[in-house]
Amino acid sequence: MAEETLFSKIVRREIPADIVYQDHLVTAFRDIAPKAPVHLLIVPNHVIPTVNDVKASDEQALGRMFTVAAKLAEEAGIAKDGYRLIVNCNEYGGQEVFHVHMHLLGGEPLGPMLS
Ligand code: IU
Repeated sequence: MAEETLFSKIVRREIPADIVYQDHLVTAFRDIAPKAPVHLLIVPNHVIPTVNDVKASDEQALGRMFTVAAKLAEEAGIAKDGYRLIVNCNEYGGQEVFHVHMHLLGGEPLGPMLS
């Protein structure tokens, strides 16, 4: 079995988090230290440590992360103005939790990412 992570404990509701969406593939919850008015994390329910570890068998869950991101952005009222999706990988990418996760950030102008 894949290594246990903080996020897999959130998925199993063993530690508290503000879960906004969950199905059999993915879970979404509010980031504990939001960097924008809307800051959600969307994770596969099973542990994939980094993007480097992604396998073809993960594609269903990874694809679902995008459809859930679009749904949650619409529900949060930020779809039309726009938002940013980020997936960090390893040290240089700034990854801190080694369970693949997509940041959904919005609710204010975020500006150009690389400036
Ligand atoms: P990163 O891409 O691995 O750097 O992002 C990890 C995120 O997980 C970061 O934005 C944290 O604020 C967030 N987070 C959380 O929401 N709940 C937690 O208990 C912990 C981290 I630890």
